[in-house]
Amino acid sequence: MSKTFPKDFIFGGASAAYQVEGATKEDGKGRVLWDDYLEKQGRFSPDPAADFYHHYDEDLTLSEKYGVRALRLSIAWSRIFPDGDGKVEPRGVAYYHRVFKSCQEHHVEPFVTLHHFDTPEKLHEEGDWLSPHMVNAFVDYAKFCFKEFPEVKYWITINEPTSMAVQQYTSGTFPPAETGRFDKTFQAEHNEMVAHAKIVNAYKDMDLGGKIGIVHAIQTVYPYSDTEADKHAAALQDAFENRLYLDGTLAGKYSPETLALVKEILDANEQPMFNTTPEEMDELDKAAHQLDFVGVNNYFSKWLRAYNGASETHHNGTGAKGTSVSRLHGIGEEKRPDGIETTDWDWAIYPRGMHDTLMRIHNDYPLVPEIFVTENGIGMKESLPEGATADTIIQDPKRIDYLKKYLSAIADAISEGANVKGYFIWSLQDQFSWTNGYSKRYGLFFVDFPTQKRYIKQSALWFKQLSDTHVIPD
Ligand code: BGP
Repeated sequence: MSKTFPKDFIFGGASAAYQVEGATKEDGKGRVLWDDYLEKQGRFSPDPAADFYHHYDEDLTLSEKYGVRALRLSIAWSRIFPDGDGKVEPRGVAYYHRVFKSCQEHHVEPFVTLHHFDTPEKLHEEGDWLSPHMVNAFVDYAKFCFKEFPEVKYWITINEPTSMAVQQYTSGTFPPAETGRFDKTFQAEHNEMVAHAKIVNAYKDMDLGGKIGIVHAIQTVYPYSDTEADKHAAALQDAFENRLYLDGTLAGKYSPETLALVKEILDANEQPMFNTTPEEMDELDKAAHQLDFVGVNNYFSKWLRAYNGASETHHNGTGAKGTSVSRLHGIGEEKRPDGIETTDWDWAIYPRGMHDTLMRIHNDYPLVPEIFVTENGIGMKESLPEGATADTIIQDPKRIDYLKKYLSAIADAISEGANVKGYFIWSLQDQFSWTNGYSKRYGLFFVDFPTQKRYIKQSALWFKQLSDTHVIPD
């Protein structure tokens, strides 16, 4: 029997400023950590992306037409404060007012993220999330946005604190591209959580009537085998990538077991434990009791086995299937059991992982009132068919198949008690990918980047049916 979703369940699309807006040098926007890094790397440019800066109304018109009732988007901090703090750029403020107005006209609810991987360059140079100035400037920017944009009813403080920190300081795929610095990774994560908590508490004090949450990337971790050594490797990986921040933001304290696992990783790498203060821990506790929702980004799962060698990683940033390597000293080695399907970027397609993650939040973090799946989808190599016209529908059966399986896992979790209130497909339209450029497409709407023309994919028609009926279409 087809699975259904509750009547008030929201079906939306997701995006992030730097990945869709383009126009990175327009209207006084300040530089961000990526600008210099991508220029030096020379592989791809964040311009034009999906040129949402000029095409937002077209994309929101399509959203309305294809049943996308909410849009996850982020404010580019440096469009509003080009230097991170100090002078305000009125053209940036006016742009977001126009976007939110267009959302309203098209009956699309904006879910607005304040930080989605795009730290202003000046603050990045001062140490990014490792710098206390960054934390304070972020809190001020958030308060400015709360006052300036009362039309926004759903706020998200930070997108994926851990992905940011891990990629900046452990795997080296985000600027400043350091590797093996677990100490910096944990400290940056903790600081992000403190910034998040301060903002949640400030928002609640302002009593603006909307909701506020945080978005986490949660990659469900399983042991490769039943051996104690593999189970422990999975526990270490889980503490590293999931458990510390789930504890910090959803329970308001780090459990002794979590801290012991974190310490084990740091000791193995001869690095110091991260610092906390009692005031920060009070802030975390207060925020966890006031949080309105958590956003879950889940695409894939991981299997870990014991590993005692040196850290070694290779990021598959081109879609060359089977090239990913991740072996971390003091944690373990990623190794998929046979028979698990992957994307060209080696992301394991495992809907059960989505179900297990949602149930974990439901069971282990009872303070959480609501869950939204804020990102899920499949990145694929897609191209415009020869002779395409404006009416051409791009066929993407693999995406539809992926969505069916993951949505079915979400429906199962809801029927088992998880309070999931909405689903945002990553992504609304094809957009720029941080480490993969333009070849990894996720959108419901195909973007021909050179002409910026939009084409409809089959999955958009499927999504409309899902959103209209609340039943997963066959
Ligand atoms: C999430 C990020 C998004 C997006 C997505 C897909 O972690 O929040 O910004 O990029 O992953 O990732 P990728 O573009 O690497 O395929």
